[in-house]
Amino acid sequence: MTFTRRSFLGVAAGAAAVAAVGSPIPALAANKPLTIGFSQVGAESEWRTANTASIKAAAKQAGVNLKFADAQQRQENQVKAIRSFIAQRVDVIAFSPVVETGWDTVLREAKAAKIPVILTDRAVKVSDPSLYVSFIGSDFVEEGRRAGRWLLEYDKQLGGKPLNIVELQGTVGSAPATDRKNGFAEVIAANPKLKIIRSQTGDFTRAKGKEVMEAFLKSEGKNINVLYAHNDDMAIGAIQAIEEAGLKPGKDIVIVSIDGVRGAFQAMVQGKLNVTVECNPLLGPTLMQTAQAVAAGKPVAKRVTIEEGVFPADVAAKVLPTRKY
Ligand code: GYE
Repeated sequence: MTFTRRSFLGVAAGAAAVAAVGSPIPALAANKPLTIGFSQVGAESEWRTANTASIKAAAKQAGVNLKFADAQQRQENQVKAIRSFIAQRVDVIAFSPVVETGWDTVLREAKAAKIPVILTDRAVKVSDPSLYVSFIGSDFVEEGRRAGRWLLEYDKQLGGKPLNIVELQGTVGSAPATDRKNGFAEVIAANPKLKIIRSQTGDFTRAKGKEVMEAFLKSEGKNINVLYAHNDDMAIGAIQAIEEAGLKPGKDIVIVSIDGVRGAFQAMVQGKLNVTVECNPLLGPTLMQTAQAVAAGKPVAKRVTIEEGVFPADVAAKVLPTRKY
């Protein structure tokens, strides 16, 4: 299979505030430095590393006292971290929830302690939306749709060939895995020749992406035309598996992934990855601004989304030097 040239859809990456204002929280005493307790998902991907670096740098720049806890991809660790932030009486709690459900109890405890909660990156499903003041993060359904639209267009260029797709899902129960799966499925449903033949989680890591791709190759072999990976790290792991199986990633198997990290751009420059849909991890400055506003008793947007682009392989060499993560 040859790579289809496609124009690049946009680069803009910045935060854009969207509608709906949350309830104001009592103001913090002026001139006392703000303390934020932040519970991070883990260190599972290049995206996450960039996200952590952005939050730490922005806290430093804003003079915020940041208490940072790494949950190693486990919800119980996040619940523990949040309880410890409540016990320490931090001014604001922020976290990137590993999964969507199971947060009601601990968030009610934060609310009872009058500590505002800001969600970053991943969303939660809670019965009471007043359990958090703001959610700052990307539209993952739209990212999945963008990946699907690229593939529809690619298939059009091939003259509408049937394509067998294998899918590497992110962490089970996480917002990006669920949303990216749904957005992609919704779009490719327009073309019945595009079929997902296998779909399994690779937990957003390179190691698992490689392992699961090996299993896909073992059972499906040359039946696989396309890999859709919910993040670049799993795609990069899978590239290794494809090469070890004696096939050419990006050619024998077309690869579509999400994040737009440097490693993906390098893979595209080498012709091993066909496209990456951008997901911007640089949420630190927006988080600090939002936390400061909340602590000052100012109303904040309930939902802050991030503008992102799509980068096909033919723009990779030109764009790579400008990438910030
Ligand atoms: O795409 C993936 C990471 O939640 C958007 O988590 C984030 C995702 C990101 O591990 O690489």
